[in-house]
Amino acid sequence: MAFIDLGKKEIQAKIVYYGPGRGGKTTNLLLVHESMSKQVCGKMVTIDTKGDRTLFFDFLPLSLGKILNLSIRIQLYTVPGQVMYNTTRKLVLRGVDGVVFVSDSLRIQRQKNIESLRNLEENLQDEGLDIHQVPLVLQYNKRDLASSNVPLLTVEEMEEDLNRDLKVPTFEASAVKGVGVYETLREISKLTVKGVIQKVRGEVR
Ligand SMILES: Nc1nc2c(ncn2[C@@H]2O[C@H](COP(=O)(O)OP(=O)(O)OP(=O)(O)O)[C@@H](O)[C@H]2O)c(=O)[nH]1
Ligand SMILES: [Mg+2]
Repeated sequence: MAFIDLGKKEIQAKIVYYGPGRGGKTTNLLLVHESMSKQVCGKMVTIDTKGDRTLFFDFLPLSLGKILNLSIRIQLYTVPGQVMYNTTRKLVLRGVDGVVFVSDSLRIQRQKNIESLRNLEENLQDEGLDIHQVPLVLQYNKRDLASSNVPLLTVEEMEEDLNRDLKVPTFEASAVKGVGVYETLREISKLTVKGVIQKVRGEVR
């Protein structure tokens, strides 16, 4: 999906927010949309939503400045996390250049996080992509609930469940409070743009 348009002097790349239902993917995009300037952030499009459940996808275009004299344009997407929408997830994942896996810190969601990560691996594989090669960061979301009575997973447990094998950058976050959202986005954008440039250089050689 990523490409460099030398006419327009721009790089385009696609980042997908993936993870279990109600983990906070849409909330991440809403926060970015609400708090970034209009110069950086285009219009957020939400296709088919019921309550706060994404049934198709959310889309948010960003312009992140310049590198090597090329404008960086990034498209953020979210998938629907509910298990039954796998066909839609596969569709949204098509042409992906980078992934943010938004996991849910609620202890009752432990298995759902693991299953969703496995589902990501399978769907990437179907796209001919290896989860170990794709630019990927993990977000441990809803850490604000640590101060409530709701049982939460520890960061160490989430690390063990989700990142033991992958060893990718991780971010503790509270998407509703805006904590960790930029840090997550900054890192995945950096890794994704780096990946796109490497890919294009490889093709030119
Ligand atoms: N306490 C807390 N609640 C959160 C946080 N992030 C999201 N939520 C809430 O969790 C619910 C689900 O958030 P969404 O962003 O819609 O989740 P999603 O991952 O897009 O869910 P699907 O579209 O079903 O896949 C909403 O009520 C959010 O307000 C967080 O960091 N802390
Ligand atoms: Mg959603």
